[in-house]
Amino acid sequence: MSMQIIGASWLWVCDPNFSILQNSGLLIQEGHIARVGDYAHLVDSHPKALSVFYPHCVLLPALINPHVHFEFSNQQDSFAYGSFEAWLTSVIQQRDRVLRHSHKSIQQAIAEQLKSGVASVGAISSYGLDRTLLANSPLRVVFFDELLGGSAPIEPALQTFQERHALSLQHKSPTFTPAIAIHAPYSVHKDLAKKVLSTIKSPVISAHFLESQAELEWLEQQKGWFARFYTDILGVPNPKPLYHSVAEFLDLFKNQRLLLVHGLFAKEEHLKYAKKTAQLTLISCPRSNRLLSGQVLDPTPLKKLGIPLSIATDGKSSNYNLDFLEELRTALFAYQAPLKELAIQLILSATWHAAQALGLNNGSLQAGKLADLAIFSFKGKGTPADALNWLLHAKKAKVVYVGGKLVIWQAKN
Ligand code: MCF
Ligand code: FE
Repeated sequence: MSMQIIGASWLWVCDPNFSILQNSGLLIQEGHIARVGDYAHLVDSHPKALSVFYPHCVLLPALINPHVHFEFSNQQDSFAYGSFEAWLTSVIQQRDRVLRHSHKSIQQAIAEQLKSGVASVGAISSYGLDRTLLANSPLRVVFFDELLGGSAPIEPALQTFQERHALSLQHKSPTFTPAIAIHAPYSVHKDLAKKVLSTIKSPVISAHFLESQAELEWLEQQKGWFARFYTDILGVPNPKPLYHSVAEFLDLFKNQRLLLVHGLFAKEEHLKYAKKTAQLTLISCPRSNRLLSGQVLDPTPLKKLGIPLSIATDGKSSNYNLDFLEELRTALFAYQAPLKELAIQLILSATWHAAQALGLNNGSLQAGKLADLAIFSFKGKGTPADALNWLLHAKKAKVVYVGGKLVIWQAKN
């Protein structure tokens, strides 16, 4: 049984206390962390283990980007920014062209994750174009087949979805977990969502939720831009919202592990109801939100309600790159919260909380967890201010391990 010891000047455990250990290491066995402790002591007590120490470095759990649309990695200037309404219209008009020849850009997007120190992703797949690339990649993937289809009869959309999901199940492995995403309240018929969620078991569910003012207005007052969207763009006469209320949409997810993505226009009552209904994490994509809806999330109500928050890049459909470190920095600068504490919370959101959100056994350096690790060059002082200093300057991981295995990726931009 092969054993290895990996150590560094600093270990960030990424437990809720943000424990920092100096000159420490991990004993790794069968892809999992078996012990955490003083590096020299671990080496002495396991003389047969291969060992490596990274001086002037921080070793932390590999980062987790819980919401990415890899299929749109080719998008650069085809979609309109500055208003959600203009963006959605442009997606409908341009997506076929954007999705074509996406293979190479998806591979670059995968490399970009590893370069940022990300080893786990929540991948939203609308068409299945990214499935085999992700399944064959070094990443640990929760692969969300995304359900889309707002019109009756539901059977054609149901069948397409079932076929895609069946293909995903064929790739199921310790590094590839098939799951379900419900696109959004404005694009998935209630009966279709119910049928899929009641017939297919998913370890976790993801849904875009209250990303725009227009979506809120449509769901709560049955008026506004979406009425025109259905009539003029989708050709639906006399459109009605697909759900009677926000609560009715949330009822789809009773007692499930749920990622609600964006929630930018969610009111406190919606968040409260979602928290009561499901095992909830809110996923916020600050650069995507700024580009599409003009603003970023106020994290204050989440903190007040005790709802865990994670950060994600979204896809290049609504971002200019998929650099997860840059996304975290954007959150650091944009969110109204005390600076040093926010830096710590953002690192925990990208490790501890994101692992809980996706149901992955990684995201902290504790015995029993998967050895998914990232190592960054970093001087450090061993104080809580290290989190802020690292977050300001971290550009690329030196090394990433997935399940104890060193990952090599093309070091392209
Ligand atoms: O998260 C962003 C913005 N909100 C909604 N959808 C998407 C985002 N990025 C990509 N999308 C995709 C979605 O998966 O755009 C399409 C779907 O395929 C919109 S509905 C035709
Ligand atoms: Fe998204």
